[in-house]
Amino acid sequence: MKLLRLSVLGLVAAVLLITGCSKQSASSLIPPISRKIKLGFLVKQPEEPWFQYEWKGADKAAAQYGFEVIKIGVPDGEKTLAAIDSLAANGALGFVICTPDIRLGPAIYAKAKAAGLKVITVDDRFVGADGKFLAEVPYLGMSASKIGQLSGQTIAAEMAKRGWAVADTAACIVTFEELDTARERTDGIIGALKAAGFPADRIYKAPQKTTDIPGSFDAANALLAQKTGVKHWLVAGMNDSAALGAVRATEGNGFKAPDVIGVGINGTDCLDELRKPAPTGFFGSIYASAPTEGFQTTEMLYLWVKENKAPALDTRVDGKPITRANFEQLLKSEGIL
Ligand code: FCA
Repeated sequence: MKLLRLSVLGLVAAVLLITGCSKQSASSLIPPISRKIKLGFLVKQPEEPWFQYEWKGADKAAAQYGFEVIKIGVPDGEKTLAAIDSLAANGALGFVICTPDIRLGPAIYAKAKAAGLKVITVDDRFVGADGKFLAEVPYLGMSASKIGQLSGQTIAAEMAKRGWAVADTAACIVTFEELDTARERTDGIIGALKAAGFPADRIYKAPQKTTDIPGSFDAANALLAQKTGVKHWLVAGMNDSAALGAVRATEGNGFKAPDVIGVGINGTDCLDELRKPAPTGFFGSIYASAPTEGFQTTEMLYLWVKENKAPALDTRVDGKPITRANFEQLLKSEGIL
């Protein structure tokens, strides 16, 4: 009886399968090929929230226009070149990139051209063997000098508010001068401090070897060990990680939060810091919109690929100061929180 029931069930299933199949056309048996345009988004430091927010912006553009974004972390040259091969093999038509090394620009550009892929650079601009920017590759990034100046002005204003004597105060500026956008920002910071009357000989550069918190921590630590007799430190760098590492170094060297004014840039990588219940030496940041950068670069690339609309060659994004007092509100209005 049981056997009979099973075989009847089997028969019904077979009939359903056959009739179901007969309704399908031959072409639908071939796995569907995505007709969506595919675009890559390659970033040098995928662990940094800044770049994760750029990817979010790219996803938003993809949903709006109906293309697909292939996101790849490219921490070194080898991974970058392999990523371009993989994009080409996947049928992508172009990519946005924040390169791990600006001097790789010509090699990346040549490889992309050979594979028929269009390229837009974001944040870090390609540099040729002659040290000049590859001006023919479209670029979107921060208004680096302006944003740096805003950081320096924010620090100078807070120092005035705290009434610190210049003779008791020094500035630790974490630098990464081999990267143009970083150098323009730190030059902007130093320029604004000087313009506010802070003496040039009390501004010290601390060159970081790597652009992460340990890199800036080490750089600032080495400087703090050399400079004795300083009561208050002004701390800044090219991004939040640079300022955070240096603030950690001041703490390690015995400076209390009220004796440190640290200001970052990005505004995306300092949220946990600004949320700490007790204020630290990290006073605030200059927020620039990573989601907007991600959205705009992929939008430009899509229109270039789809409609042959050539993108602007140089687009700049401005920044706004944030502190513990206003960051939640500003970042909510930006859709980050
Ligand atoms: C560089 C920095 C990032 C971010 C970006 C705009 O790539 O490494 O943190 O500041 O510029």
